[in-house]
Amino acid sequence: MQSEVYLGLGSNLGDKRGNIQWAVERLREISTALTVSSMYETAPVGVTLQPAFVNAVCGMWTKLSVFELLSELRDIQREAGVRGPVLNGPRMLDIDILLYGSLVVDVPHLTVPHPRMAEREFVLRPLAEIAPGVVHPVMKKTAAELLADLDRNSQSTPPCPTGYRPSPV
Ligand code: PH2
Ligand code: MG
Repeated sequence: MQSEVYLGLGSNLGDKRGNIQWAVERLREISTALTVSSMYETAPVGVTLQPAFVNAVCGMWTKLSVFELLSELRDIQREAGVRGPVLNGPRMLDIDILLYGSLVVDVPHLTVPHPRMAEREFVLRPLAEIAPGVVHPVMKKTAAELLADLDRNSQSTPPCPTGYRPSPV
């Protein structure tokens, strides 16, 4: 049996696009079919004082179980090289399991669907590019709907607190 899997890829050290491209070639070895989104240059989210990222999303069919897949992804990330000392800080390559079919898993070291995917434009935009109709099994919304929700919410957020006026210097 095979599963349809979506992975989020990111790099913000070294040859960022080259690192993603290299990862995609490695992922071909563990998949029977693979689609990759465009690469997006994105501002860092969370720890903001770090280099910009290149992000992409890869959709693939694989015979691996979710735990076998996690183990392969760890090997690929380790091979790609250094991960800095800061949690969520700069790295050559980060690969996250976003969706594994309609599977829902929550155990130490593995939560699927990825717990922050619905808030992250750098995930949803490339995901909606290659799979607008794929459904988040917990939120019961498609990637396109989640992206539209995010776009709506960010538009309704005022750029500065209500009533704020720059004071004269
Ligand atoms: N990954 C993080 C934290 N912040 N920001 C962007 N733009 N792209 C990422 O891939 C990213 C991030 C933790 O994995
Ligand atoms: Mg990540």
